[in-house]
Amino acid sequence: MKKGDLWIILIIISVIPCSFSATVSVLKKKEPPVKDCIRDIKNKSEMCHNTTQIAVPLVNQTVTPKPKLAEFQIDAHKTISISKDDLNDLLDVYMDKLAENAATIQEKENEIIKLQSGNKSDEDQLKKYQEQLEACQMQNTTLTHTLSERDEQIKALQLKTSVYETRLKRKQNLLAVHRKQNATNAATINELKARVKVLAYKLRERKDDLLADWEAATNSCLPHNKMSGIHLMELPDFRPFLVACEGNGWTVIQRRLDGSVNFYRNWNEYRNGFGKLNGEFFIGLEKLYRLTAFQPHELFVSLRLFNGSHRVAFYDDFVIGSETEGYELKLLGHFHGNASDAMRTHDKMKFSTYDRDHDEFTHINCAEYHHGAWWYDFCSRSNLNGKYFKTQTDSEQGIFWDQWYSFKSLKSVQMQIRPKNAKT
Ligand SMILES: *[C@@H]1O[C@H](CO)[C@@H](O)[C@H](O)[C@H]1NC(C)=O
Ligand SMILES: *[C@@H]1O[C@H](CO)[C@@H](O)[C@H](O)[C@H]1NC(C)=O
Ligand SMILES: *[C@@H]1O[C@H](CO)[C@@H](O)[C@H](O)[C@H]1NC(C)=O
Ligand SMILES: *[C@@H]1O[C@H](CO)[C@@H](O)[C@H](O)[C@H]1NC(C)=O
Ligand SMILES: *[C@@H]1O[C@H](CO)[C@@H](O)[C@H](O)[C@H]1NC(C)=O
Ligand SMILES: *[C@@H]1O[C@H](CO)[C@@H](O)[C@H](O)[C@H]1NC(C)=O
Ligand SMILES: *[C@@H]1O[C@H](CO)[C@@H](O)[C@H](O)[C@H]1NC(C)=O
Ligand SMILES: CC(=O)N[C@H]1CO[C@H](CO)[C@@H](O)[C@@H]1O
Repeated sequence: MKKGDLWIILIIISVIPCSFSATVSVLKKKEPPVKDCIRDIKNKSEMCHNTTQIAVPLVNQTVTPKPKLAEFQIDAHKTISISKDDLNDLLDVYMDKLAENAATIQEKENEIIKLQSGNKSDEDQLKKYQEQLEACQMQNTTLTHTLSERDEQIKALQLKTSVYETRLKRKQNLLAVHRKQNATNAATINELKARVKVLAYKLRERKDDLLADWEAATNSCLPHNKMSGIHLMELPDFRPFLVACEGNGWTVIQRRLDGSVNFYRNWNEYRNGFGKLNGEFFIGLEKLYRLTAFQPHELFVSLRLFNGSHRVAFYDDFVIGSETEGYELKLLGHFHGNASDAMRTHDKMKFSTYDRDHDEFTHINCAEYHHGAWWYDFCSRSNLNGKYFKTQTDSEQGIFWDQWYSFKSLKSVQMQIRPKNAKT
C-alpha cells in the first residue's frame, strides 16, 4: 500500500469516531476533547500502524507544526463541531501533506523504476548466464558425444579383447593337448628305448647262444628237443650250417607262408637252398642228401587250406640221393595222416628244376609247367614249391597236394624231417 492511500484512509478513520456534524462552531483552545480525539485517532492509527507496520509520526505532524489548528467543540450529544474555515484549514494541511506525500511517491516510483532498470540489468545478467549455460550445454553435448564415441571405442576394444581372450584360451588348450601328447610321446620314446635295450640284450644273448651252439653243433634237432629256433648243425665232411628246429627233434626243410620268397629257381639254388630260416625257405637238396644219408629219417608234411582246415601226412622213411643221383627220392616208407598220400607217385623220382628236367615226360618240362621244382613224374600230384597264391586258386602252377589231380592252392605248408630213432 502506498503512503498516499494510507493518508486517505487515515482521514476517513478519524472522521468516524469523532462524528463531525455538518454544523460545527469554531471553538478556541479547548484542548482536552481535542486531545482525546487525537489520542483516539492516534490509537486508531496505531492500530493501523500495527497492521501496516509503518511508523508515522502522525499526531505530532498534524497537530503540532500548525498553530492555526481548527477548534473542536463537543456538545452533549458528543458531536464535534468544526467551523468550515477550520475544516478548510485542516484540509489545506492535509492537502499539503498529500502534495508532500505525492512527491515522496514520485520519489519512490523513481526508485522503483531504478530498481526495475536494475532488474533489467539483472535480466541482462540472466541472459548472459543463459548464454553461458547454452554454451556450456553445447560443450556438454559435444563432450557427451565424444564420451559416447569413446564408449563405442571402449566397447569395440572390449569385444576385440574378448575375441583375443577366446583365441588365447583356445591356444592354451591346444598347448595343453600338445604338452600332453608330448608327454605321451616322451613316455613312448622311453618305452621304446627300454625295449631296444632289452632287444639288444636278447640279441647279444642269442649271439652268445649261437656261439655256444657252434661249439655244440649237432647232427640233428633232437638235442634241441623242446626248443624251436635256429641252431647249428654239423655233418661229416660237410661245412656246418644253420637249421630251423621245430621242437620234438623236427628239422624244418621247407616252409611256405605268404609268398614273400620266390620259389621258381634253378638247380643250383635248389641244391644250396634259399630263403629265410624264420620265414619261407628251402633247406637245399645237398643238405637233405647229407642228413638222410647220415641217419634214417621220417617225413612230416603239414598243410593248411584257406578255409582254416589243417591236414597232415606222415611218411616213416625218407631218403634223398646224392646230386649225381639227381637228388632222387629214394625212400618214402609208409604213409599215415588225414591228408592224401600225394607223395606216393613221386617215389623213386629224380628232382627237376626248370633248368634240369628229370621228369617222365619227354615233351613237357614239368618244372616249367607247374612253375616249381619237385620230384616230378607225369608230372605231379603234389607241388609244394609251386607259385604262391594269396587266395585259393585252381591252378596247375599253384601249391597243391591232391591225389586226384585237382589244383586247389594251399594257404601254407611245411615239410620237416626227424631221425627215426626219435620215435618212442
Ligand atoms: C486511547 O488509548 C489509551 C491507552 O492506549 C486509552 O487509555 C484511551 O482511553 C484511549 N482513547 C480512546 C478515545 O479510546
Ligand atoms: C499495537 O502494537 C503494540 C506493539 O507492537 C502492542 O503493544 C499494542 O497492543 C498494539 N495495539 C493494538 C490495538 O493491536
Ligand atoms: C523484473 O522483470 C521481470 C520481467 O521483465 C518481471 O517479471 C519482474 O516482476 C521484475 N521484478 C521486479 C522486482 O520488478
Ligand atoms: C549434459 O548432457 C547430458 C546428456 O545430454 C545430460 O544428461 C546432462 O544433464 C547434461 N548436463 C548439463 C549440466 O547440462
Ligand atoms: C616336450 O617334451 C620334451 C621332453 O620331455 C621337453 O624337453 C620339451 O620341453 C617338451 N615341450 C613342450 C612344448 O612341452
Ligand atoms: C575246407 O575245404 C575242404 C576242401 O574243400 C573241406 O574238405 C573242408 O571241410 C573245409 N573245411 C572247412 C572248415 O570249411
Ligand atoms: C588232421 O590231423 C591234424 C593232426 O592230428 C589235426 O590237427 C587236424 O585237425 C586234422 N584235420 C582234420 C580235418 O581232421
Ligand atoms: C511521537 C511523538 O513525537 N510524540 C510527541 C508529540 O509531542 C509531545 C509534546 O508536544 C511529545 O511529548 C511526544 O513525545
